[in-house]
Amino acid sequence: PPEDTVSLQHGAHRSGNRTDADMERWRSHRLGQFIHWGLYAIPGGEWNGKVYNGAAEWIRSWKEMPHEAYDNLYKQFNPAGYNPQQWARQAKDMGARYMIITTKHHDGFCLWPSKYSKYTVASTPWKKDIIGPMVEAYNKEGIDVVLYFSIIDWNHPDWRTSLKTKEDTVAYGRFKVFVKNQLKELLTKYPTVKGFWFDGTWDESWKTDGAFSDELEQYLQSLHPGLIIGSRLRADEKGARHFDSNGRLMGDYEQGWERKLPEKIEDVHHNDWEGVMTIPENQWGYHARWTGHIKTANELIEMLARSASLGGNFVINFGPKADGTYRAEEQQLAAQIGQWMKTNGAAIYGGGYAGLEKQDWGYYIRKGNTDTVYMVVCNIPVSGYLRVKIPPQQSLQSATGLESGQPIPTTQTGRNEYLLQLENKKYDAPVVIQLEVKKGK
Ligand code: FHN
Repeated sequence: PPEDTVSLQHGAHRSGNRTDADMERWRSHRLGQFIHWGLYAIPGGEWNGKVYNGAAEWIRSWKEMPHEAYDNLYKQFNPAGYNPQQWARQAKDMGARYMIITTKHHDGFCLWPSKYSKYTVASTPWKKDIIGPMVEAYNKEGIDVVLYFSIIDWNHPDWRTSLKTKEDTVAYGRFKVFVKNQLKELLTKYPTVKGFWFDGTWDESWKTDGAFSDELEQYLQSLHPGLIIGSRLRADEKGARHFDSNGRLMGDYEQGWERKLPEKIEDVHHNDWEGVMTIPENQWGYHARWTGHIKTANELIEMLARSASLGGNFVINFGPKADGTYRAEEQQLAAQIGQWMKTNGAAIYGGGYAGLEKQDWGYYIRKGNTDTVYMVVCNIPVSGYLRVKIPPQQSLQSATGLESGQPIPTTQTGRNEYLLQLENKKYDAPVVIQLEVKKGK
């Protein structure tokens, strides 16, 4: 750990990862599902015959769409096809062990009937709570729920990006009370949730009050022991985010990985972390016209393997349509990933950094603290040979195909170096090999 050079009251309060049961559980999940759902799904990236090229959930900030038009969309929110049991089953079939739902995105619209706001599902033709039935359905499938909550709130009259006048400071003071009330309300209404996923915390107004976010975090965790909160919530009293001014991680895990992933273990300093990923390049909410590169199941599986190999969780985002159903592309990807996870999930769940020298064929993932190490082979060499290097004082005991259960022909080619020979056939998804690597000869 770095030496503390700055004296801080609102910096990190812990060194190293949390070791309690709730955090162990979160850490073992490895695969999660993110859902961005809200009023933005109604225009779906289009307004007045024009296509918005930004992220669909940001359409309110587009000059082509009048605020008034956006702010009245709630009158059309009536998702007849919303079936939380089906959503939960789809996530379960994909292999997700936790999910994150946007209770309130930047537009300020609440998917639960908050008593602190009129801009909620209760004012829509749908009228009913969306979050409660979702939490229940996912929990029934054994999937943990985390609540996304945006600090940016375009709908709230007291929300500010910066505090220029005394009035601003007074208004923002009221806004902070509102935020605290809503968060307490969410924890009270949905007591089984495992964490909060904060977003929109980059404005001056928020960053310059490190004491408030620090106290808020402690307050929420005192209401709900074990609650998991990532590094996006807080800033220290000098305005440093994620890592305090001494370079120590604030919050329970590093939450800065979005649409990109770390490459090596040094990038994450052995901290807990999570990467959130969109299927197209940058669309979170539903956009009717996906453009550019759309990730395939194999790409997402590779990212998942990379994340697990570096001790992190990987979360794939879905943006359901306004009627509560999923676009065909998302359904298909979920099913394809799920098919792979059924056979190969053992290599992912509870997996972490293996401490072996990375090779070009893919990723090593160690099962907990055991001698079992999985190789997730994403780049299959034309030669069919996979190099494995084991540190001195350790030995390779066996190599077995995870799906086939068959031993993989292995030749020792040097001191602690081996070549594994893959069966010569066409592979249409990453292949997993299970190694037993013993400490001591
Ligand atoms: O602005 C948001 C964006 O719409 C989306 O919610 C992502 C998800 O991580 N967070 C913000 C950008 O960092």
